[in-house]
Amino acid sequence: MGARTDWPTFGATLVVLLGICIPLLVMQQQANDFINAAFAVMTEKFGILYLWGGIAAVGLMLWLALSRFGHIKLGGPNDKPEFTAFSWAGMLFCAGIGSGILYWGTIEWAYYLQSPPLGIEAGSDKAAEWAATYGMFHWGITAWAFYGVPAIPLAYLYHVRKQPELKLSAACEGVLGKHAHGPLGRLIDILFMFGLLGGVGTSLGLGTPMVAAGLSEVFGIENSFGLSIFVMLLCTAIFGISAYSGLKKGIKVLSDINVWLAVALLVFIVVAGPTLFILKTTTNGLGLMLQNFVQMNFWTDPISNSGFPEGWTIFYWAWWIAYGPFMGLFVAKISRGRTIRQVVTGMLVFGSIGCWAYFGALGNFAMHLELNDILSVTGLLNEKDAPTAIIAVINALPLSSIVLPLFCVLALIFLATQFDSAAYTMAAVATVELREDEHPARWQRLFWAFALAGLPLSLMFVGGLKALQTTAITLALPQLFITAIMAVSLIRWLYQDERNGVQIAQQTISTAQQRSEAVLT
Ligand code: NM2
Repeated sequence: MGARTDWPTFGATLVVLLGICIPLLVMQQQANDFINAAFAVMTEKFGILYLWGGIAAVGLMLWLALSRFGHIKLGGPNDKPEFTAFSWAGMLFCAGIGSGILYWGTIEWAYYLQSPPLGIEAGSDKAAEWAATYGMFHWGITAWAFYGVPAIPLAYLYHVRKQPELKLSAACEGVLGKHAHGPLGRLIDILFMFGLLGGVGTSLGLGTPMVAAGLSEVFGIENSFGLSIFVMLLCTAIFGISAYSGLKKGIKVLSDINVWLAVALLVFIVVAGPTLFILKTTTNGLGLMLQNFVQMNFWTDPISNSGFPEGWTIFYWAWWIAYGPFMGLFVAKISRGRTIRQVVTGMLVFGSIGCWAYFGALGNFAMHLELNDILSVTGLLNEKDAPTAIIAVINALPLSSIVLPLFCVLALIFLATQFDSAAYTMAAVATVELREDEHPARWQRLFWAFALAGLPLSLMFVGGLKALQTTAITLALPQLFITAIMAVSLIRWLYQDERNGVQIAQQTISTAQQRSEAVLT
């Protein structure tokens, strides 16, 4: 132990957090108006930056995988991958994906069916096909590329340049030079905390009411805001107890259960649900997405201004960007011994396939209920809310008396592990120097867990989804620039190290030549 708190970072983050939460709670009406105005400004004025960010991220990933740099091994020549490809992919997926996929996987299509993209008529057959497609796009290749951009520089710095620092500021060194270790570096680390706050806050703010709706259905109690607060406290308590008593195993067991439950749910839906419809609609969606991949990435809807790219694609990109560095730190840690090409393709391919499987199974099962008049999901969504609609979909599965409680357990564990890893990261960033065998102070981890809960609770209380989206988009903006700096740093390092490597190799050859000539004469 003995890890010291970095008070300036800690304090700055706390002040911003309170600066957002208190006005939200005290001046609700004004806060709501402000949020709506901020949403418009952020998405209209800056939205295009996020889109270009996505295009650039995919470009960088392609270049890394296909260029000669793809062969570079993250580690020494004798380093073997620490984990098998299967468990590496599993860890990757579980770290990057949380309760959000249960939420949006089930319900995202319903928004698109009613307000379709690309000028398609609402509620039409085409709208249904695209509804099954767009979710896969928002959780697909571009999205995972956003995770890849910070991951590769961090991993390169850690395993190739052997700089034992898993900090964002350090990964910006290639561009910022020594400033990366001064006040500018500190600012970068603080902004990272804000981004994470926005990203995780969004997940918690969506996931919590969903679990509350589930519990209300299972136990027959009224679904109130109080129940959501209870769920949040429950998650904080679950992981808090384990963090506090150092029960590392506890969280490990929880996440193992999580993986099995998640896979079981998926298989069950495909087998017990309308199997053929699910398979056909997923296949069709995949085709539409691949065929229109370029257009979807570049679509700004400049003439009819439907608001679709702003409300969805840009929101999503911001959400992924906010999680990116956090995920990058984790990927860097688990990827020793793999080449850059393996990490890039692994993330983009396994990550996307995992998400597509969820969207395919959950979403198309739900859409089948809607299209065959078994359950009006859009009706529930419009008249009640998304959590109610999601729980009704799960309840429509066969054996729902067993499946629904398991779904709630799954979502609850997802939430608890998200709290855990985010609180751990926040505590780590707000700690001066953390050596490999050290952990941030426990009080800090608990503190951040509660602090993390505060933001989404206040946001949900005031402005619902829009408030969460605005916060995520706003807090992710600085991260967009930081991620770009990291990418440029990486490119510089790659070329620099290649030149130096060639120089060293040439020097070795010429000294050897000189020696042999000397021997000969
Ligand atoms: N992302 C993948 O709640 C979650 O699933 C966490 C969300 C960034 C959209 C990740």
